[in-house]
Parts: sequence; structure tokens; C-alpha cells
Amino acid sequence: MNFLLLIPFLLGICLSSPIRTDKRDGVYSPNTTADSMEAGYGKPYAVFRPQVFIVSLFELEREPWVKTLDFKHNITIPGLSPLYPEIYCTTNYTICHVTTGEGEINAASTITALGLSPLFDLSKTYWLVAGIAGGVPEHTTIGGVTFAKYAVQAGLAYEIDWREIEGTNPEWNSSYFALGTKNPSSYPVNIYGTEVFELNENLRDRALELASKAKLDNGTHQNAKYRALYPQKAAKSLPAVAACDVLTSDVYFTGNYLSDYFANYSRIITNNTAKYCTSAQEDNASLEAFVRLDKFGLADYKRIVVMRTVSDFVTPPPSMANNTVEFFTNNTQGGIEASLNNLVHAGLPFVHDILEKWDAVYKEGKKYQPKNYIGDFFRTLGGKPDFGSPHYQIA
Ligand SMILES: *[C@@H]1O[C@H](CO)[C@@H](O)[C@H](O)[C@H]1NC(C)=O
Ligand SMILES: *[C@@H]1O[C@H](CO)[C@@H](O)[C@H](O)[C@H]1NC(C)=O
Ligand SMILES: *[C@@H]1O[C@H](CO)[C@@H](O)[C@H](O)[C@H]1NC(C)=O
Ligand SMILES: *[C@@H]1O[C@H](CO)[C@@H](O)[C@H](O)[C@H]1NC(C)=O
Ligand SMILES: *[C@@H]1O[C@H](CO)[C@@H](O)[C@H](O)[C@H]1NC(C)=O
Ligand SMILES: *[C@@H]1O[C@H](CO)[C@@H](O)[C@H](O)[C@H]1NC(C)=O
Ligand SMILES: *[C@@H]1O[C@H](CO)[C@@H](O)[C@H](O)[C@H]1NC(C)=O
Ligand SMILES: *[C@@H]1O[C@H](CO)[C@@H](O)[C@H](O)[C@H]1NC(C)=O
Ligand SMILES: *[C@@H]1O[C@H](CO)[C@@H](O)[C@H](O)[C@H]1NC(C)=O
Ligand SMILES: *[C@H]1O[C@H](CO)[C@@H](O)[C@H](O)[C@H]1NC(C)=O
Repeated sequence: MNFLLLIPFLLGICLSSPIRTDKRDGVYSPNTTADSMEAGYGKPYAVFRPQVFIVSLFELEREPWVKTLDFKHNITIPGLSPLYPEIYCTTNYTICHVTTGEGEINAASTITALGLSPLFDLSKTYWLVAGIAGGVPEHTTIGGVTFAKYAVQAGLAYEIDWREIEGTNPEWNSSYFALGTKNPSSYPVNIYGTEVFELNENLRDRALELASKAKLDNGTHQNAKYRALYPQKAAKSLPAVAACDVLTSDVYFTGNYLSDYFANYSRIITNNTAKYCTSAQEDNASLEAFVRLDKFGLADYKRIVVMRTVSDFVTPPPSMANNTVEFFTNNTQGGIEASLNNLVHAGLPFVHDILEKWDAVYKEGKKYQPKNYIGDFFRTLGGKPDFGSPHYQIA
């Protein structure tokens, strides 16, 4: 190998070594003047350093952003979803967008691939994960906008078909029970580490404050008629912005019993701190990828906001409580357009705030430093969680 080629190669190895005392000290930032392209720790040759990355999970969520923002560049990197192989960026690459594909596997693989791409320095990037979700009528309604502090993974569980439970354990109200336990009301014993993710509450509150001033799409006439079937105040109201938490499950569940069980599970696993209000299929998975990237300075977990707008209700109205299957399959809730449009109505003010106040506020990120615990069950990023048990088995 030519000696001159060896120098950047060795430099690359040194700078990308995970062995470092403090990742913030390790930031390598050459000033390349003309284009503001900076490379951070571990990505000495990165070309793009977006200020905001918007994350959609599938095509319908992507469309309103494509219509609103002037994406001029397509960038293909290895490891993205075959359905969504391109990252979109605006003219000067300050805002980029990725579509992960639906479900936990797609979300985790896409975010990991993006985070490890040598083209992107994401060490200072803000993330707006913006998807639609099922809504819990106690807290929100069709078209409603929610910002999460916790993401809870519900799929990590045992399951026995109800027909094999009712004869022996009729007092059980769920076919699911937590790993390592013997009934549906116990705190999990076996932990995989992705059961709960906690996000930066200060940043969440800033995004929520900005969204609260936005004019939301109120939805269709049929949405309004459907909302009126519910007794809960939040369900009956026009769409509003709320702070409450998201449940992740690859299984798309619906109905009163499962929603009730998962609400209980969210409370149990987060020691009564989470308020479950939406159910979706990806957030825990994306967050696990972000935790791993942050550990090596490749992304900043403090800079993630998870927003879910409500496309439909998770549970039937009382008038259909005896027929959850019809509630779900004969969809008469009035369409999901309001939830899709509100991704942009509620999310864009935050995106603009970041660009407008980049130098003064967001670049260094001091103003919205988290005061709460952030990260996963295993304390991968340090700190002391307000959930979790000291007595668990890694299994
Ligand atoms: C880069 O250097 C130029 C020339 O010294 C300076 O004007 C500019 O502000 C610097 N840019 C950054 C981002 O530090
Ligand atoms: C980027 O890819 C999308 C399809 O994903 C296509 O519709 C669009 O025209 C492409 N844009 C550019 C600038 O090539
Ligand atoms: C990027 O472009 C946007 C829109 O034209 C502009 O507001 C912003 O200041 C630009 N940012 C940089 C870093 O050049
Ligand atoms: C199961 O649900 C029924 C009806 O909602 C309730 O009366 C009962 O207390 C529940 N049992 C348990 C163990 O939670
Ligand atoms: C939604 O309804 C509220 C209350 O009537 C109204 O203030 C708001 O402008 C409506 N939003 C839209 C987009 O029409
Ligand atoms: C949820 O917890 C409540 C209160 O402990 C209990 O009454 C209810 O039956 C539980 N629901 C399920 C589905 O386990
Ligand atoms: C559900 O209850 C309604 C009355 O509340 C009744 O008309 C309907 O037949 C019931 N449907 C089923 C499937 O039991
Ligand atoms: C579906 O809903 C519509 C409107 O409420 C109703 O007229 C129709 O009978 C329902 N279809 C079935 C198969 O239940
Ligand atoms: C959470 O609840 C579990 C089970 O009751 C308990 O063992 C654990 O100490 C609690 N964790 C915190 C941080 O309070
Ligand atoms: C995924 O979501 C579930 C609940 O939906 C949560 O318990 C779990 O902690 C989450 N995991 C990650 C990695 O975010």
C-alpha cells in the first residue's frame, strides 16, 4: 500500500476506535468552510451532516413530507429496506428523510444501517420519528397527536391461547404474561433489554409546545361521527396534542382485553410512570438501534423525539363492544388522512425551530438537555432509571 494512502487509513482506525475516554472529547471536526461539511467521531470522512432527520415507517407516512419539503437529493446506502432504498435530502442537506419499512425488524435494521453508514455524520442530528398509530380513547382521538417519553415493547411475552387457559385459570384476563413469570400481573423476570426506552423529556416538551400552536386537520365528517360514539372526553373531542406513551408490538392487536392488558403491562414494566396511549409496530426497535449508536458517539440519543398521530381507535366504542371483529374489519372510522396530514402540521414547527435556532440553541444542545433518565433497561447510556428491577435475569 502506498504510504500516503496509509495515513488516512490509520487516522480512520484511530478516530473510529471504540476505545475512548469520552466520546464528546473525541469529536473530530475539520472546518471545511465552503459547505459546512463536518465529520464527527468515528466518521472522519462523512460527507453529510443533517441537522434534522425525519423518520417515516411506510409510504403513506412519507407522502405528506415529500409534498411539503423540497427534497432534491436521493442517496442510496447499503442496508435500507428494499421497498425504500433511498434517503431523501433537501438542497443543502440540512433536512433528510428515511423510511424504515414497517415492523420491528425493518425499523431496527434501517436505523442501524443508516447509523453505520460512513457517508452520514449523525452525531449532532435531531430525529423526528413521525408515524401513525392506534389511539387509546381515554387519552386521544382520531387525528390526535402524541409525543412519547416512554416506548414499551409488548411483544416480548409468553402467550397461551385463551381456550387453553379458561378451564384452568378463568381469573386471568389475558392470554399474555411477562417472560419469566407465572401470571399476567407480575413484573417480568427475564429481560432482553428492549422492554422500555425512555426519551429526553425536555426536548419532547419543546416539540409538544410547538405542535400545540399548530392548526391540526380535524378529519372527515365520518371521523367526527365515529368519535361521538365514545364516552371518553378525549375521544369525543377534536384532535389535540398530548404527552403520552407508545407501545410497540409486531402483532397488530385491537380490542378491549388486549388494550387493557397492555396498558397494565406498560404500567407494571415502567413502575407506574408510563401512560400508554398509542400502539404501533416500530419505536422500540428504532430506539434500540439509537441506543447502540449513541454508545459509540454515532448518534445522540438525547436528540430523538417520537411523535405518533392517531389513525384509528384501539378499542371499539361501547355500541360495538360485543363485536370487536366487526369494529376492526368493517372499518367505518372515517379514514386516516387527518393522522397523515397532522404528522406534518404537528412535526414541521419542530423541524423549523431546529433549523432557525441551530447555532444559538440546537447545535450544542444545552438548552434541552434531559433532566430525566434516558436510555434502555440495561442503562447502556449510564444514569439511573425510574423503572426496571434490580432483580432480573438476562435470558
Ligand atoms: C470555518 O472557517 C472560516 C474561516 O476561518 C470561518 O469564517 C467560519 O466561521 C468557520 N466555520 C465554522 C462552522 O466554524
Ligand atoms: C428519488 O426517488 C424517488 C422514488 O423513491 C423518486 O420519485 C424521485 O424522483 C427521486 N428524486 C431524485 C432527485 O432523483
Ligand atoms: C439550508 O437551506 C435552507 C432553506 O433554503 C436555509 O434556510 C438554511 O439556512 C440553509 N442552511 C445552511 C446551513 O446552509
Ligand atoms: C378480569 O376482568 C373482569 C371483568 O372486567 C373483572 O371483574 C376481574 O376483576 C378481572 N380479573 C382480574 C384478575 O383482574
Ligand atoms: C379544527 O377545529 C378547530 C375548532 O373548531 C378550529 O379552530 C380549527 O381551525 C380547525 N382546523 C382546521 C384545519 O380547520
Ligand atoms: C388490568 O389491571 C386491572 C387492575 O389491576 C385489572 O382489574 C384488569 O383485569 C387488568 N386487565 C387485564 C386484561 O389483565
Ligand atoms: C351486540 O349488542 C347489540 C345491542 O347492544 C345487539 O344488537 C347485537 O346483536 C349484538 N351483537 C352480537 C354479535 O352479539
Ligand atoms: C359495515 O358497516 C356498515 C356501516 O355501519 C354497515 O351498514 C354494514 O352492515 C357493516 N357490514 C358488516 C358486514 O357488518
Ligand atoms: C419497579 O418495580 C419492581 C417490581 O415491583 C421493583 O422490583 C423495582 O425495584 C422497581 N424499580 C424502581 C426503579 O422503582
Ligand atoms: C419496545 O416497545 C415496548 C412496548 O411497546 C417496550 O416495552 C420496549 O421497551 C420497547 N423497546 C425498545 C427497544 O424501545
